[in-house]
Amino acid sequence: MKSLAIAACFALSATAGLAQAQSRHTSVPKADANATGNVTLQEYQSSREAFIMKADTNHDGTVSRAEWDAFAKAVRHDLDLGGVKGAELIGQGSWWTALDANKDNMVTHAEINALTAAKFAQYDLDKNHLISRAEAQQVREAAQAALH
Ligand SMILES: [Ca+2]
Ligand SMILES: [Ca+2]
Ligand SMILES: [Ca+2]
Repeated sequence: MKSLAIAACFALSATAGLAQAQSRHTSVPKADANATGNVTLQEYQSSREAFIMKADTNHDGTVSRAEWDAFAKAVRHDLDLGGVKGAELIGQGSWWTALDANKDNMVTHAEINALTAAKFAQYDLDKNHLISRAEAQQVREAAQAALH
């Protein structure tokens, strides 16, 4: 029992930075780097790419399926510990399928940019090329509804 608790402590400290990255990059308003209340395409894309590229542990500029699986598992672990509902869904197959558009089992910068551009367009409900707090709120509510 004690060794289990110690193992959990190590897991927590090893991935604490990841948990912070997760909370910083998964909610749309936090991508608002200059705090104007609106998120530009560039802010959105660079924040998402920075988050996804944390999975590139061998720093070759692409994320392999093995790298992604290890990263997603660590993120899920953190979210589980934080009691976040739906944490088990983070990074599962559909995320990978969406990212790896050409199905070569590698995710490149170009693939991330293509996906984030599509997502941005989807979230920008009034098509003014900015994601406002109200739009971000609707996206969050839709994402939460999808988890139930
Ligand atoms: Ca890599
Ligand atoms: Ca690919
Ligand atoms: Ca908008």
